[in-house]
Amino acid sequence: MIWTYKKASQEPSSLARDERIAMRKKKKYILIFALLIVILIMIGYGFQYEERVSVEMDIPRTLQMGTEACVVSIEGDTVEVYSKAGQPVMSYRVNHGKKIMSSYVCDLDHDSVDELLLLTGENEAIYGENLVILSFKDKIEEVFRRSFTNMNPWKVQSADVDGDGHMEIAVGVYKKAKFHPVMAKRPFLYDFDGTSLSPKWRGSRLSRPFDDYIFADIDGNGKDEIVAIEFLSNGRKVVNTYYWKGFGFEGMGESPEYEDITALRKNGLKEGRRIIDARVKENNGYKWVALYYCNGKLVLGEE
Ligand SMILES: [Ca+2]
Ligand SMILES: [Ca+2]
Repeated sequence: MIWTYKKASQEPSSLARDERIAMRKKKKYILIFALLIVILIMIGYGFQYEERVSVEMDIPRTLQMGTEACVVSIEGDTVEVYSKAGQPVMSYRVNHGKKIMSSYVCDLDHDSVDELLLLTGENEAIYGENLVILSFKDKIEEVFRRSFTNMNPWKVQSADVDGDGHMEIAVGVYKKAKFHPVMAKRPFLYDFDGTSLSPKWRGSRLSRPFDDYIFADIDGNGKDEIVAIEFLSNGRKVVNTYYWKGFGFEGMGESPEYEDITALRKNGLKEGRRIIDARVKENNGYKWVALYYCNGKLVLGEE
């Protein structure tokens, strides 16, 4: 009887202990599995974040100074110019306690020495304050400065949209417009005569809200077009293009749509037309695709 009692009392408790151990093991596995999922998500996000950051950091750039090609490097509020061999040539600090938010190399006055267009701002700010132009003729020298503070500028570029041989200065701003009174990114365009800036086009918007834009001669007619990353109403994105028709821009064709498009850059020429590289997201990964203007749209070009 004693044996039976012991057996009867031990059997369920041993079973319960086994169950508890099994349950603990199960919990452990679930926890490890959940942790793995979290780690995988974090790694995935980290890679995507890396991609975006690396794409945006498209510096240093080449600066042509007559026959000599130098490399421009921008760090905080300082512009450093190096020879191709890596020797420091000159350096310029734009303004104490400020940072350079956007920059563009261009020979504005066609003297074979490039100028550097800069958008400067406060360290923690999203938008810039001043448009600054640096000349590199004999030394680095600030030749122009204008405040854009009330316009929330975020990008500076230059382009010849009308093909007259003079480069226009393009400033991407974030503001309300008279006929479109909501905060939005807008592509403003200015004429620059070497000393002063005058508005050429301060259009209220493109066809759709846009994220980023560049200029390139995509049809080979000697005039630069706007190439913009636009948001579609379905949440996807598209690359759209516009030509200058005098007093404004007119749409001329767009790319296939993608889940995401994070960056644009100019590639080489194909039959005189500039190929556009777009960083697009398809399925799970980001990749660069080459887009080529053909028959009224941007098509996938051959590599
Ligand atoms: Ca022009
Ligand atoms: Ca063109």
